[in-house]
Amino acid sequence: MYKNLKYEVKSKIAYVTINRPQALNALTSELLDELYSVFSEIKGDKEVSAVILTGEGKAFVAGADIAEMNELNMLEGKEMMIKGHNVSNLIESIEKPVIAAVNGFALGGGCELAMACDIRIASEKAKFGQPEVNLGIIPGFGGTQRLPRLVGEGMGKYLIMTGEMISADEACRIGLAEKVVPAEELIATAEKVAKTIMEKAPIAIAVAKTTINAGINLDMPTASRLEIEALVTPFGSEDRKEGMTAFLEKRPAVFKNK
Ligand code: CO8
Repeated sequence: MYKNLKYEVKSKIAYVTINRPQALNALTSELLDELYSVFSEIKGDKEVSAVILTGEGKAFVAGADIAEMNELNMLEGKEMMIKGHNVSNLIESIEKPVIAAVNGFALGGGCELAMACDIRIASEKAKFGQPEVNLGIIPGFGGTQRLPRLVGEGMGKYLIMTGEMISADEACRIGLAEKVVPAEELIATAEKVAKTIMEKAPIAIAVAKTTINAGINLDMPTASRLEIEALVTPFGSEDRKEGMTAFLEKRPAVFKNK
């Protein structure tokens, strides 16, 4: 059982809710450890096909815990940074869709956590930002790297250097969120997206995710090669036969392992 998380699995969707609303779900070392545990559990759980990550109360996550960070020396700070990176890298390594349902503030480490997810659905109430420069630091859970990759170098630098907090609509406009919906429709929309993905061939989804994640850091010729090699596996699968045969027979495909 987790102290700072709510966790349940319903209809093959894992719901992870960060539950420290008294501190706007700020990430302590303990909370990062719990996130690492829950995502490790999800990674190996065949009964889970998709994940929805959200926050309890008015925040998704308002950053790393400033009170805890304030007490850390340089090496302890580095340990905490590594924990944040480990959680993000673990989320990216899970061969299933991980959807951030951003219900409120996603600041600093919270914005970084959302960026490690595959898709971000934002409530109209959500706010995004990397305010670390206000504290005399820079993003430390992957923000200097993932933000420019998502929104482009200029906008990444703008957000990190100004520390500006932006609305959900603006986040969507720049590619930091994929959809904005009324607060009361947030989880239902995330579920709809999860279910749409779960209808596809699981092997195609897993290979799409890992190929995109690996290729984004490569030069184009190497990335092209990567895609060819990656596609060989789903191309050789029974689900490929089923998908193409179903199309030709004008019927819905029934994929395996769902
Ligand atoms: N850490 C600790 N406590 C927090 C945090 C936080 N990040 N954010 C909010 N809280 C606490 C507040 O202190 C307050 O506690 P209390 O009730 O005991 O006073 C409670 O949550 C409610 O917050 P507010 O009263 O401030 O709520 P408001 O609605 O007035 O304001 C804000 C909401 C605008 C979100 C405001 O709380 C705020 O600015 N929070 C800080 C945001 C921030 O700067 N985040 C970035 C943190 S740095 C970071 O994430 C770096 C990651 C990697 C570095 C790793 C290095 C080790």
